[in-house]
Amino acid sequence: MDKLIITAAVVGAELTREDTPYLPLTPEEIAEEARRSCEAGASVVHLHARDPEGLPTQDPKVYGEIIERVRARCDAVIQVSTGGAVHMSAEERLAPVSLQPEMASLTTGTVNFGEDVFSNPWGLLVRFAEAMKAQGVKPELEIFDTGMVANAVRLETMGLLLPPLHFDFVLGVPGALPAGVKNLVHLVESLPAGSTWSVAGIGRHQLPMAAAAVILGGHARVGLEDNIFYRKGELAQGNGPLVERVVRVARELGRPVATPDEARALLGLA
Ligand code: KMH
Ligand code: ZN
Repeated sequence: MDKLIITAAVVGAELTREDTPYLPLTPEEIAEEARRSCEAGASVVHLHARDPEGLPTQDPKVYGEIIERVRARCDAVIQVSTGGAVHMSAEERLAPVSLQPEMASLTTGTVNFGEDVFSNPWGLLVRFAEAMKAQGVKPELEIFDTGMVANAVRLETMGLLLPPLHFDFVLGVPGALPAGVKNLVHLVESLPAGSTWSVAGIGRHQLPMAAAAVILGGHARVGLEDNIFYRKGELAQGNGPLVERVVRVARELGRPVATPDEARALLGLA
């Protein structure tokens, strides 16, 4: 089995300090959380940006400030979000790809996202995939529902996505595919040969899905973006403890954890 790549999704676009006081908001705070996550064993950081009021922004200037601070602290693979926040335009969402990070997320379909609709029509997928290919940015294909895998394969058939593809199954979002081992295995079995995959369980599903990934030979995404609780009724005191716990689970199950450079090799990054 490949070594385990742990991705830390440290802030996301939706949470506020009312949800948890441990949420990083400024570039400095986000970079510090990325450092703690890398120290704990994460080899990829999935980044969102916030404006001075703490609201989500896709401003490349803010992402640039965050990335500069993260790079000064750890060698993790930097992955920016093109999901941004549901109310944002395609233009806004795509903007941080211009910074040519190693990776960027690309959600390959529209899905109900709680009370909202996370809109990713076909034209947006083509535009985003073209832009990432042109900028040499490797997409992480965010899969919230099974049809999104087929959309990704169609983009690859068109030459807009280059194999091997890397997928992240986001399971347990209210309105999208429920988390569970059966759904996870179904998604894994639907992937093109040679693909790599990670799973991001939402809320209470984060730990069990990460443990399933450890056993199945996939990779795991943890962090405050997807889950603010360490256990029922107890807030996680930042991203570090969530990463440390998956490292312990992997160790107990005999699955070594990848370094950032080992993650780069596994993901086909230069
Ligand atoms: N914030 C969600 C609407 C991604 O980063 O690409 C989309 C999201 C996925 O967070
Ligand atoms: Zn995200």
